[in-house]
Amino acid sequence: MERFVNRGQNKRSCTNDARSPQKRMKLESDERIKEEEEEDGILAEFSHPVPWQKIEAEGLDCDYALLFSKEEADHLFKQLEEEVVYSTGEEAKVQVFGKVYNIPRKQATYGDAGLTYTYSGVTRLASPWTPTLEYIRDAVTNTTGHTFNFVLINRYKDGQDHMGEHRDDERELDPLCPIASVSLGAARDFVFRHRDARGKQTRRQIEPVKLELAHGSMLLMNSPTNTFWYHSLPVRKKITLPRINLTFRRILVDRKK
Ligand SMILES: O=C(O)CCC(=O)C(=O)O
Repeated sequence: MERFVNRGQNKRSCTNDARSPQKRMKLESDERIKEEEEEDGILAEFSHPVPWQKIEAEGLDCDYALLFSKEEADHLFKQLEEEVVYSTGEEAKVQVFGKVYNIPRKQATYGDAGLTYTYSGVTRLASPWTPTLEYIRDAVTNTTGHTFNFVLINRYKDGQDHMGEHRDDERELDPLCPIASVSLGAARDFVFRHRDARGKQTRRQIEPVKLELAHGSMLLMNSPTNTFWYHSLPVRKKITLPRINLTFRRILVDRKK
């Protein structure tokens, strides 16, 4: 049986306990926290106390929460539809094993000035943050205590649009910073598959981990998840509504030099 986790299940692990990102951060050295407090007042601004659900398997460590209410998520979706400019032409293609493909969804990249991110054989330049992206980024930071300098946006027009199995394991990503994935719009299944359990001749029997990413939700993929597990957003033909996904990342500027 595959593991399936959704918001309504596993309520016992849905607590604001010491394993939540906020608390985990507080458990770190007092000195570091004091410094951070002085630097930017992030702790003072922990304005989004959300109940977290822990999702764990061998080498997989994720936290899932509803970050925005339905009304707020509806509003943010609408704003993003007006603000985000998606790539077209050559920029809307990726390279996999040397072959060039049109991506089965729309993509855009935003972030700090001059930042680039290279994945699937293409390098993308960050466009300047829009007001709505800044608002969502800051909500994620206030909730998790992590800062982000880049966001990859994927827009799925309906359930035909999808994303194939991959890992977000590029060297230029800060391994100490989780990838924070915010979902707005149609709820979609999201599947993790262990690297030793892929393909026809699997080396081990490890069940996939399936989640449903709800409107207004946030999934934190903590290290070492992206080392051991691939993830994908499969086709779901019955889904007729669009979805926008934002993955906030921290790119290591030093690695680029
Ligand atoms: O749309 C999603 O939830 C998947 C996004 C994703 O896998 C990625 O940005 O790497």
